[in-house]
Amino acid sequence: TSDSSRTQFLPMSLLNILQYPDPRLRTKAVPITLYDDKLHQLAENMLETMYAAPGIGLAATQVDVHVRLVVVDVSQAKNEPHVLVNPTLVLHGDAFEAEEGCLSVPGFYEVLHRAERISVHALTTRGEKQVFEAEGLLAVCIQHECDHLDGKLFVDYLSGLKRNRIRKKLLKQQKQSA
Ligand code: GNR
Ligand code: NI
Repeated sequence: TSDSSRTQFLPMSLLNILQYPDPRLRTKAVPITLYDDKLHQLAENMLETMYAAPGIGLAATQVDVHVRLVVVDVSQAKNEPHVLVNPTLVLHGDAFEAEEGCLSVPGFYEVLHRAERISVHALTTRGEKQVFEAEGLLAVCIQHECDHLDGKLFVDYLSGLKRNRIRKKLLKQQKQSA
């Protein structure tokens, strides 16, 4: 399996996750055109970083790599990873209310509206096409990750007042831990 090949032969590395309001989180990621081992290794390191955080998704943007790659795993057992290269979404269904958090906005959670169901079109790290339907938390998480690739964060859906309050609290925490 891909799981044993990565643990047997390649060292893992945990990647540093950028925190809001770091301006690098606003970078628009570029499409991936090269399906090499370096891309595969980046995806593996992002999965490891996501599981360690712990989180249910991670976009390359969050680890300061500005290419269109996201990883997601919403399963309880943490054994259903999705690796999406150049993802595009078709939104379906009604607005769905879910509480969202973000590894780049630690400690803050807010209820947002997202599409309840989506069709996901993406490639694998080997450049093969993948198309699947997602709903509920998986759909919410994939929408959240695709926003990161366009430099968008969940706090952008909040009022300016709430966003500013979060920004100030995080800046203060970052200064204290620096
Ligand atoms: O770990 C995460 N949890 C989460 C919960 C609800 C909606 C979206 C998410 S994604 C987040 C990880 C993260 O920041 N991904 O970009
Ligand atoms: Ni996030």
